[in-house]
Amino acid sequence: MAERDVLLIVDVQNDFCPGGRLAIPEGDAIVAPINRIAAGFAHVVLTQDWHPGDHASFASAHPGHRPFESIDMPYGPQTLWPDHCVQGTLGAAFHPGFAVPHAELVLRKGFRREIDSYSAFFENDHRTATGLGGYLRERGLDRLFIAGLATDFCVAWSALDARKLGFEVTVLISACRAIDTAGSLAAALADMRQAGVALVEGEPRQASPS
Ligand code: VGL
Ligand code: ZN
Repeated sequence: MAERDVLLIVDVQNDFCPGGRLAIPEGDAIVAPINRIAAGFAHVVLTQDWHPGDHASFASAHPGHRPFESIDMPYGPQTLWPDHCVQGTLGAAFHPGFAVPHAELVLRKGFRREIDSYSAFFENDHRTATGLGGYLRERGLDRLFIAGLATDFCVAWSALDARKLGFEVTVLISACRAIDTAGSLAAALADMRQAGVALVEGEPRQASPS
């Protein structure tokens, strides 16, 4: 992989895997492929969904509402989720089989109680920056490859924001799994194609880290 390439691995956390609080079907099936893919990249960034226990994206914070319903928040519509990835819990920890020791940055997101953050670049108001755009730009990493969970939320929103910021973006679609609620997967795939995100099956050609 070239010096300008970076692999962004999104939310490979226990709560998104079978047995977790917001379990994604086959969420754990991507762990081994991602470990393999990451070995071919010199530069790897991880994200970690990291919510306070009373986070506003949790249905439990909205009496009378249930998980997977959508409500209107000041910044727009927000899907409500089961409590998940609470800061410091085992559910928020990376999957135990996830092994990418050379990752250079772990970016936590979703830590503000009042606002969710699917994207690794901007919170769900599309304005509050996480700092990742500046980090990548300052390091000259402008070719982004993305894998992880979930295809239709944190992966797609990260890919779309990265395109808006001018990065070249490839989503390694076989190394992602989707939640797929209310047509979210089909919509996310269409939006990514429309935005010029390359959706690639299989694993990128292996190269020794530069
Ligand atoms: C995610 C829903 C809520 C994700 C995170 O990682 O895609 N989805 N929090
Ligand atoms: Zn979350």
